[in-house]
Amino acid sequence: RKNRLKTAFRENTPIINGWLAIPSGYSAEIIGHQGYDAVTVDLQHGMIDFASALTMLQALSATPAVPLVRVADNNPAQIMRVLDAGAYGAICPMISSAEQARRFVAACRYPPLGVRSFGPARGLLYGGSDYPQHANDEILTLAMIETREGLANLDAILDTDGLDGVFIGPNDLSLTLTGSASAESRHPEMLAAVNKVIERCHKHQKMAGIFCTSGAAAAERIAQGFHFVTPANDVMQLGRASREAIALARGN
Ligand code: 3PY
Ligand code: MG
Repeated sequence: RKNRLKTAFRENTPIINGWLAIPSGYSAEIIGHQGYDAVTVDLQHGMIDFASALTMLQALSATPAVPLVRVADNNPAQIMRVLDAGAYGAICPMISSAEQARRFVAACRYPPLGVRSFGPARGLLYGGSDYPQHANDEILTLAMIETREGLANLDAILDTDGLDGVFIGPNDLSLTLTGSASAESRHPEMLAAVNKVIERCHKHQKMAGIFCTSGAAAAERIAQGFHFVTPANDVMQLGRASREAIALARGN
């Protein structure tokens, strides 16, 4: 199976990515049917263990959304395991150097390009029987830029063979740059950092992604030049929808 996210990027069509922190196959299935291009299972900050991630990837593969995983860290064993479980792409947090990016991509690629061990399990069920021949081309790899070092080493990170692009973690990036975590920070240093990422990604012809707190914020990021946006996660959306419903019910 072709990875439609790669096609969308080549055609310059923005990718809207859902984000799951709730450990439930049922809520993954609901989110997957809402019209997202991709949905990411968050193993770093989501309340999700491997058994839940497996059921969530199974649920997502019954929807039109491409299943992705944000891994907890740059650990080849976990990266290989979620790919075996049918993730069609991996997002790796805290990539600060070209060497870390190379190690991340190597875990996602079978030899001779990388060091991924063979045992594609659900990869075959989601990707098809020719998965072993095409996985190296189809698996999406996004390195998170969310440290001062990662920002400084951005060009070298973007030069990594096989890396499809970067994804800004705005909370961590603003925390390290400005001293406070904010996904929509207007601090000048943060604005400059975000502009740098967009500019360098366009120069290197790599995907620029970012986490956002709402659909409106995501639309602004697309207008700014981002290709891949996440308009908040399931928890934020559930909370917001509840607050809005309660306020309407109370007549305020
Ligand atoms: C961040 O904002 O730091 C993230 O990792 C987004 O989830
Ligand atoms: Mg982060």
